[in-house]
Amino acid sequence: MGENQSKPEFNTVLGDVQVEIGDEIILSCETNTKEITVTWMKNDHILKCVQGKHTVEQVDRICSLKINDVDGGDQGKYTIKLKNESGAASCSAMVTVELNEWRTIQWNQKAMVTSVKEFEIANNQVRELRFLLYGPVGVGKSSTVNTIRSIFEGRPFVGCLAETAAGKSFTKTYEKYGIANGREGMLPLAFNDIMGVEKGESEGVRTDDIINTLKGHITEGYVFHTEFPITEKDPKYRRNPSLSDRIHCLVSVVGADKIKMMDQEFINKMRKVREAASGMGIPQVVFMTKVDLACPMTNGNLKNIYRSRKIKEIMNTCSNLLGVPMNCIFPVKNYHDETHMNEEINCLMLDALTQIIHWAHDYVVTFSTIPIHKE
Ligand SMILES: Nc1nc2c(ncn2[C@@H]2O[C@H](COP(=O)(O)OP(=O)(O)OP(=O)(O)O)[C@@H](O)[C@H]2O)c(=O)[nH]1
Ligand SMILES: [Mg+2]
Repeated sequence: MGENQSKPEFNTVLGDVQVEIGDEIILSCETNTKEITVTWMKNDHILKCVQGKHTVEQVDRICSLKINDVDGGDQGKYTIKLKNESGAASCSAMVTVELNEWRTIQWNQKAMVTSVKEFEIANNQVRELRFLLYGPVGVGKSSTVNTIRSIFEGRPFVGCLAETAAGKSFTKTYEKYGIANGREGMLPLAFNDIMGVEKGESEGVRTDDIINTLKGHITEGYVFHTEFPITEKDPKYRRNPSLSDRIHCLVSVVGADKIKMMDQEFINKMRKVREAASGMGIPQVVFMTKVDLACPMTNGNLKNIYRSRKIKEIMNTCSNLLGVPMNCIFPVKNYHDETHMNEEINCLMLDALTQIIHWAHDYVVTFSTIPIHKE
């Protein structure tokens, strides 16, 4: 049989391709004989085919390699090697993945840290800007506070308990967390971490309690009950909240890895809270955590986050589901298994923090001149 085999040659060779993230590529060539063994290589190593991503085919004398859902990691030199008893041949092509950045951020934390440290509220009646972190159980609300505290403490911080196995909400008490400004006292920022929103009205924090929180009626230390809301008789109920007691920005927290699985009942609950906040003029944003679990390209290098088509798609889904514009959605990664500080994690969070500080401050400035409506 070997005597009848022709030495492998290429009738057509592989061509270089330039693609965008998320595209599909087909590299193909025609050989002079089908009596060959084909090996595909990437950057001079045998290509490790991934199920659902790579498809290698040989139909008659046409050999092809299909790559689905291209990401930055697929860039490189691809080589096809043909071999039979009469000889061998190979040809290569370059795959270039264009990484268009669709949102730009600063990957140097210094200026952002300084501007947050120097920030002052233009109303001496309001000591701190208050942010309410609200969202599903185990989504990373407490971890978000820890990440922000870590940035200003200069070391991974674990003071605000973060649960490892997400089931029922771990945070049940209404707590306020301040942010230390290194050794120079506290920043004028406070984060209220609230029990997770669960699916049914009788699970997790109640919608009416969240609305009471926004209005400033609930004081720290209140333990949320799933069966009934706070009453005016409760010692933790504040009757006449001032502008300072109110929430100045609502931060809905969702997990990038679970957005597509969010239950409708659950989405309705979140929308209801957002509508109430809108009615009060409170700015609202979404922090989309766990980007590392949702996008391998971002997990590999956080700086790719705003080049990732996958992250953009998830943000779009989130925008449609919750009715929040894209420019109010911030994908972030929290410290969770890191033991050292990481400037990229910090920059992503600082970019979001800087924006919400501005918006919360705008709210305070606006309502400093408009008397608060008493119910
Ligand atoms: N990979 C990854 N894990 C995260 C991230 N943020 C939080 N986690 C993990 O998710 C789990 C839940 O985080 P928490 O911060 O406790 O979530 P929570 O929203 O406060 O939860 P409840 O208070 O129970 O409603 C913990 O194991 C965290 O380490 C992230 O950005 N990436
Ligand atoms: Mg928590």
